[in-house]
Parts: sequence; structure tokens; C-alpha cells
Amino acid sequence: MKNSTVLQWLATALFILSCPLLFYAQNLLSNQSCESGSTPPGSNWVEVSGGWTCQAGSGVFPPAQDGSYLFFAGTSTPAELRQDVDVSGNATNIDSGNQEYVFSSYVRDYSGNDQSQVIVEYRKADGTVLSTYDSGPYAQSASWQNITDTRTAPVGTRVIRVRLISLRQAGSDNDGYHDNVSLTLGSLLPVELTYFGAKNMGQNTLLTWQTSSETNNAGFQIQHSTNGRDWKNLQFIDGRGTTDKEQDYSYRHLAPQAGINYYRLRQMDFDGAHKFSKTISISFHGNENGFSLLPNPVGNGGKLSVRFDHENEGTLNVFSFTGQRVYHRAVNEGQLDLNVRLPHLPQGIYMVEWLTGQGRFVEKLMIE
Ligand SMILES: [Ca+2]
Ligand SMILES: [Ca+2]
Repeated sequence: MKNSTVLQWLATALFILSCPLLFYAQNLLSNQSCESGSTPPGSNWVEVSGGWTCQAGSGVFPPAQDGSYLFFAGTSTPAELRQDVDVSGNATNIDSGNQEYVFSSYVRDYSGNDQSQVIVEYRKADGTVLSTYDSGPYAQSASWQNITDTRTAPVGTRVIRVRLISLRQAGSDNDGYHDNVSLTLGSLLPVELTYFGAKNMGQNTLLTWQTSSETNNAGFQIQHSTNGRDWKNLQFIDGRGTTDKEQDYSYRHLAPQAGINYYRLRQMDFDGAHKFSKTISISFHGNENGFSLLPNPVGNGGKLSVRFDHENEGTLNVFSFTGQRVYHRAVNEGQLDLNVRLPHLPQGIYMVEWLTGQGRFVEKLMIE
């Protein structure tokens, strides 16, 4: 109880702390649609070259893509307008390699001669460019075209610079227009699962998995299924929160079923988001034979558990490699589990035969 209260408190505290990160749709650019009226874009926009203004989309200009105004570069070429977005508030997630950003903007020309170009630079605090998206001079088009780019911010990113460029090709006006420019937080890649595997340990399943990084990871709900459709929770394993170090996890499932066992992880964030791992499967003997042997291999003189998939009357026989019957037992209908104490036998491979009205089934048994 106490632990869960602490966890709950921790989850709440982390949720509150991480709240600013949850407004994914919030545009990080200011005056992103040039709706400030027929003036220079102002705000955080910096004019590098050209004579930029917000122009009403009517008359000599095409309709704005968003609102009433669009970005107009003036007459000179090339013309560039830029805005820097300080993303240091997300340094933890960025430096875990877990933060995506989504860029989107619209470009067009008046009649299809001039060009627009958009460049998005992911920069370190000292100005070093770590990653660049460059739309290239955008096709001469007389209708609004959407340009998008989604990428994970490189570790160390502190500033994202958005550059709007217009290239005049014809006439005296530079008609490479821009409008509705946005930069938003993309999904937080919560946990990078680099490995998830299952090992048959005889009577139980050993599950192991590894993460390369974690962000807000509350933990993993381990789920089990015998048909790949209906899932049962086995155990919740606490995550390590936020880390960029490799983390190893393991869990032992003590009661796998005869036949195929399916496992998956439901990774859960502190904010309630979750994601499923791939599904892995592991087989415990007997699926096709109608019975399973646990453990297999079995120790010399050890106890062997035989599980039948169906209630059948029949006979269980064990044969040595040379065909000599070394064990025999009648099984009554209604028995699904049978404990067999084998006699002391030389180690090696034996054949277990299950004879019923349904047929004859055999399974190899290794005695160690
Ligand atoms: Ca606009
Ligand atoms: Ca022109």
C-alpha cells in the first residue's frame, strides 16, 4: 500500500512537472501566420534579406492559406526571414534522443514562376547546426503546397531555426509566398526497446528485455496469452523513469501452458500513454501431441509432470532408445495432470508414447 501511494504521488508529481511537454499541438513559433496586419512580420521574426511584410490575401495577392495575411518578401531576391525557437526547456527529452518536432508550412507563387524554400536547422547553443531540413527551391506553383518534416531532435539541440526564403524568377515582385508556418512538439518516443526475448527454462519462461533510453517510463505490464488474442496481465515491472542509459529487465513466468505461449509488454508512461511491444512466442512441448512433459530434460530418477490437453483414457509408455519399454502406466479419463516418478535410467534420449482412442502420440524425453 505504502509503495503504491508513493508511486502514485511520484506519478502525479512527474505528471505535473511534465505538463508543459504535453501541449503537443502548441505552435512554438510566434506570428506564424503573419496575421499582425500590413506591417513587417515583427515578433520574433528577423529579416535577413528582402523587405518582408504581411500582406492581405486579396487583390494583387492570392488568398492567404490561413487567416487573412501571408508572408510577402518584397522585390529583392533572394529574400530570407528567420525565427529562432529556444527549445532548451526540453533538453532532458532531447538529450535522451526522445523528442520529435513536427514542422509544417505552406508555400506558393502567384502564377507559377517564383519559388519558395524552407530550411529548418537544429542547432546547439553555440550555433553549430546538428541537423537540417531543406525543402529546396519549391516547385513553381500557383496553389498552396504543404511542406512538412518530422524528425527527432539531435542530442544537444537547444535552438531550432526556421528560415523562410523567397526566390524571384520573374517580374519585379518576389512572389514566393509563405503562410501558416508551424513547429510543434511531436510525440515523445517514450521507450526505446532494443531487445525482447523469451527463453524456455524447462518448466518456466524467462523473459528478458532491454531499453536504450527511457522517458517518463512508469513501467511494463507483462502480458501472456495462449492464443495471441486474449491477454492476461502477469506482473507489472517498474520502469526507470527517464534515462539515456541502457536498462536490463527480466521476469520469470512460472506457469506457462503446454503449447504456444505468447508474451508482450505494455509499456506505460507516467502520463497514462502506453505502447505495446512486439509479440513473442515460445513453445512448451506437447502442442501437437496432446500432451506435454515438464521438465524436459528431466533429472535421472526425477519427477516428471505430464500434462494432457484433453481428458482421455489411455496408456503412457516410456521407451529407451533401443526400443525397450522402461515405464508403463494406465491413465483414467478425467486426469489432466499426471506426476510420474521415473525409475533410475541411464541418461539419454527416451521416447514417451501416449496411446489413446484418438491415436498414438510420441514425444522425445531427455534424461540427464
Ligand atoms: Ca496567414
Ligand atoms: Ca514575380
